[in-house]
Amino acid sequence: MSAALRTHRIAVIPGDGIGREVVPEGLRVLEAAGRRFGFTLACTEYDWSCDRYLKTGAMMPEDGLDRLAEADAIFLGAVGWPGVPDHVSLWGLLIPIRRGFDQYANIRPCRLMPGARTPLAGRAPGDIDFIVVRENTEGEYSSSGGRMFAGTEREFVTQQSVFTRIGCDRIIDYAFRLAMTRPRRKVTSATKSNGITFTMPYWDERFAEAAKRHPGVATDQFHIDILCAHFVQHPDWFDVVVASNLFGDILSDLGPAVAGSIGIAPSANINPERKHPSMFEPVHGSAPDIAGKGIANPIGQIWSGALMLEHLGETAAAAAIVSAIETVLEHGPRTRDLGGQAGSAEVGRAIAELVAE
Ligand code: GGG
Repeated sequence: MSAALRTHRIAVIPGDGIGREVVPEGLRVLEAAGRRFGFTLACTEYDWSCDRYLKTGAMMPEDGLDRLAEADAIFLGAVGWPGVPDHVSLWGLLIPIRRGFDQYANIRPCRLMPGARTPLAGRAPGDIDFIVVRENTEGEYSSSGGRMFAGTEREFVTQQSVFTRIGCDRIIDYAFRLAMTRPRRKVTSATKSNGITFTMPYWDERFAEAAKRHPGVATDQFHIDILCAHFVQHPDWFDVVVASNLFGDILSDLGPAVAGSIGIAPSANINPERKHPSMFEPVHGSAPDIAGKGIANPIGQIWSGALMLEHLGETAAAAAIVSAIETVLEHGPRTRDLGGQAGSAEVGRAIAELVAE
């Protein structure tokens, strides 16, 4: 196929809050990359969101996954809005997509970029460069549990974590394979097997088995509490960090906060077997406190777009976007979370112009 004929079908879900402000900036940059590198994006936009839930009682239509299945990738903004309980919006949209398309590997890179301002004294770019590999389909995010005797003195609530052998092995193996592509070749496991006495020792067992299958990779493991402390005090210790669904979610907010701003952190929800579309979204949520002001940092969304292009085989375009992000972070306009005054569109335009060069 000639370069000019490459078309990628993208399902776009801006979602809620600042998702609607950063997704257009992501698309602006992706389109600039397409013009330069010879591909087009055939985008189909869906208004699935809390707004839709408030109007219709559902975050997305019943055939939502069938529609998304037509796409090569999904580009999502953010989900959640006051007035809709967070578990309703999450379980009405994000989680059905992650599970329905078996996107079991949630990849969340965390890098101290040139120009980003880490709250840690004495850290320079290169000191923080790790990837959180979060299990994305089971674990603590389970639908197993319930509430009984609601509203009475005997009221009780349970929720069971689910750790399957297949689920643990495939995400831990993914982390080891990823580490083998990186110079340091190290995997750290997040556990809590002193307090959580069934699932976490099992996670540790599966991690030890995977380590035997990958003798060229260094390993260590920490309980999640001290691991959080080490993220702050010794971020340079980490290369690939593999974690359950909840622990991975926490670590992948903490990591970018340590590296300067959650606003720049990208994520990829990957179906590694490529049987289904993968989904790309920033780590941050819908941020109702700043929504509608045009001041949200679009870089997490734009960087997520770069991860999407990499997944679609557009590696040169992906690299050009990351390089443009680095340049703008160092010399270009900045949003308020990074100490500047620029709006989302100004930052998006600056990155798109560099990508187009
Ligand atoms: N862009 C990501 C987003 O909107 N996240 C909302 C959220 O609450 N996510 C929880 C999760 O990723 O499990």
